[in-house]
Amino acid sequence: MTQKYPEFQAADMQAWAKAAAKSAPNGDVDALNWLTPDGITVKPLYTAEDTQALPYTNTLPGFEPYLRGPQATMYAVRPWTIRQYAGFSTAEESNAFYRKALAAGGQGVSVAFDLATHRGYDSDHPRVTGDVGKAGVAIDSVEDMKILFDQIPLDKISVSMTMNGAVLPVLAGYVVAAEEQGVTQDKLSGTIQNDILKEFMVRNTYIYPPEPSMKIIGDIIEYTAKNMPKFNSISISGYHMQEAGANQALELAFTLADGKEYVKTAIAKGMDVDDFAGRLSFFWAVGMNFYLEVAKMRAARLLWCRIMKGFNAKKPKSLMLRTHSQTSGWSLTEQDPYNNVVRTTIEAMAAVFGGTQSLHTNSFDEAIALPTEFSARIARNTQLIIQEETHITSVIDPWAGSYMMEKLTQDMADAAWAIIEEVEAMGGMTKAVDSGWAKLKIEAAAAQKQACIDSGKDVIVGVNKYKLKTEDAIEARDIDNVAVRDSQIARLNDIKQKRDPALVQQALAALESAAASGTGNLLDLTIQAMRARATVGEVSAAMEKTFGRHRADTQKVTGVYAAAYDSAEGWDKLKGEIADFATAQGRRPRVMIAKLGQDGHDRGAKVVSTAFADLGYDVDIGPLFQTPEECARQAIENDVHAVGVSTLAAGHKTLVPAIMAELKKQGGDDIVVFVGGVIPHQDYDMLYAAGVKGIYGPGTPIPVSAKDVLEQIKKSLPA
Ligand code: MLC
Ligand code: 5AD
Repeated sequence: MTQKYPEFQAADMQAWAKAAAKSAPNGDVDALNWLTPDGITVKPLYTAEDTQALPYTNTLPGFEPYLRGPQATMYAVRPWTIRQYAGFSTAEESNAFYRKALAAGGQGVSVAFDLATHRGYDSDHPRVTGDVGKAGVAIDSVEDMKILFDQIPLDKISVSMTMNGAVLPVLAGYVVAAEEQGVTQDKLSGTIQNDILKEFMVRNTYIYPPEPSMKIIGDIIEYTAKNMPKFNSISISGYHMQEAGANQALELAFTLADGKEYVKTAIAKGMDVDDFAGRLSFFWAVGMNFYLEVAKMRAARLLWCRIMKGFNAKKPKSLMLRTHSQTSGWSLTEQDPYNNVVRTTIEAMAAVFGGTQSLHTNSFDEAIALPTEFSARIARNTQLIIQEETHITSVIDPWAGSYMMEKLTQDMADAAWAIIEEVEAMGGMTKAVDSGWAKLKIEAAAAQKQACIDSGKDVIVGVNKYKLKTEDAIEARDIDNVAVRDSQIARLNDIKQKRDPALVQQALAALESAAASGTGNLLDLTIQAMRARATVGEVSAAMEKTFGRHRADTQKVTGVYAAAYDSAEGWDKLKGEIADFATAQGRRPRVMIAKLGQDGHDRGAKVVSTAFADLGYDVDIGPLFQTPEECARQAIENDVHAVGVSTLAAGHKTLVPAIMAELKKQGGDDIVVFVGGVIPHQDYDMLYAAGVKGIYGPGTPIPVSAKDVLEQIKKSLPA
């Protein structure tokens, strides 16, 4: 290398190694390497040597393999869309929230639906009493959709809808609401999540089994390619995989492998790849692993371009990966919650350096409740500040050329590619999901991560280090789901009175027979049914007659938590106490970990089950979506000592008193009930008053809750 300044020494790696050894622990420079959960070794120093052999370092944005971004000018011309995911309570309330957010700097709309809607139930269905309006907005029909988008011009504002289960009635409802707003289908821009494979793995808001679910996706891709050219037909999501515990390479690999599966599905319908591939989009989680996240997003574009070449795609738009990103909800803490503003800022910077097209930044009250106006404002402003104050947007892909980032991008691509090949060898992602393999891989990663946190190996400020003595209360949004449900039921009854019943019946019958025969486009037929004022629940039920409802089996991993939790002292003592209990009682303490209502977030339930089992508990995992009555019956039949309700979707105020009442009614009031998950402190008193014996919020080390439950069980035994 020529030296412009001959007066300075030339770089000498050997000399560096010697100097570094002087300060490295025990003189071992290799000990400074960081082995990531993905199995990638990150070194303390990168040099030109690391990039010399890489196949892709000198590429340009807007050109294949699109590693540096899908657009030639990227943020220099148009920054990413500030698209904050939101929705709660009624369509009226959510609409007011969106309009305020748009006026204050939001640039796109992103709808969060409640879990009743996700799972294809109208608000009056008995299975959803705890869920209506809670984790998102309640939508039962076109009338709700029209209110949701009132005064939001759907030909100008792009709308994302996170919907996978009830994807047909929701997308159809939006199309009809737009139509009645005077906006034709060809003008609609936005995205429907429509990514069912990851639902079977992690998010759990499926309705039908995999095969008919894939048929629905094929129909949506076909219909939108023909009629809605500006609308992204799918948002292939890794986000939820990382939230459920996956490391970056796993998230990347499984998501791209899901993408391949959707491409194959559409091609199998007879479509030309270039007719639809330009409207496939992606969605990443961006967590605290800063370098790896940037590398992941760059690697993703490289790999997708390779994959699409494999499908013989020709158009540039088919080859470029465009993505939404969201900062990680899981990385945020209930403890010292203003720290979350800082975490989110760091994660947002990684998403931006990774070249995202659209971004959601989480609110700091994430681990407590849905965002308030205040927390939502800070979250939005985090992005506005990056866009408008920092000049970060002036330079395209600024990490390019960094020895470290280029090497890490390639390492990440290689790690993910190896997993993709493993999936291919199994016959593709549908098979890998069906067999339960993919889900278990993610759950094992989650259990390992939790053990690293509980044992203090991984630091979380304010949770397992630098803890506050007392936490200040913060304001939390509360939703009166009973009132929302009542108003939804009133509107449902009104619609049912005013509509033409013959027309509705005819449209539903057409849908039902198309589902049975496999002919006709299901989205086309659903649009007709929604136009006639069929409800989300009716449309879903019409197809359920043929397709059935999917039931997942509940496997759990074993040994993973114990293996990673190696601060043995307290662990062995607790194991001993549990063993003593078993000796004294003639059986091990038995707990049932339950999920009630439509809340499908089961990371916590799975991790707790694994860890409790590793400690010596007998653990039953209840199926997802139980009613309190079903849960009580199972608990009593299995003669458990305790039921642990895992709740992350805010249904606890309705569902926990209901399970207590059912246990009592069915003769199981000796069973100890404890609750874990996202529960605002303001609700603790009412839960204790209802008879709950323990509440374990986010950040509770599992050995602590496991010990507490044991003590409560002992107390509950007859003397
Ligand atoms: C952009 N454009 C440019 C440009 N930058 N043109 C010239 N020069 C530049 N520098 C053009 C684009 O080509 C495009 O036009 C238009 O501007 C808009 O830009 P975009 O980059 O496509 O952005 P956007 O419209 O926001 O779309 C982003 C997206 C989309 C493709 C990723 O799919 C999207 O918005 N996804 C959001 C998904 C989401 O919010 N999900 C929430 C999940 S929450 P054209 O004509 O080319 O289109 C969740 C949580 C849970 O899941 O579990 O509940
Ligand atoms: N409003 C705002 N954000 C939401 N999230 C989920 N539901 C909502 C909602 N109704 C966010 C949270 C969560 C992630 C999946 O999406 O950050 O962790």
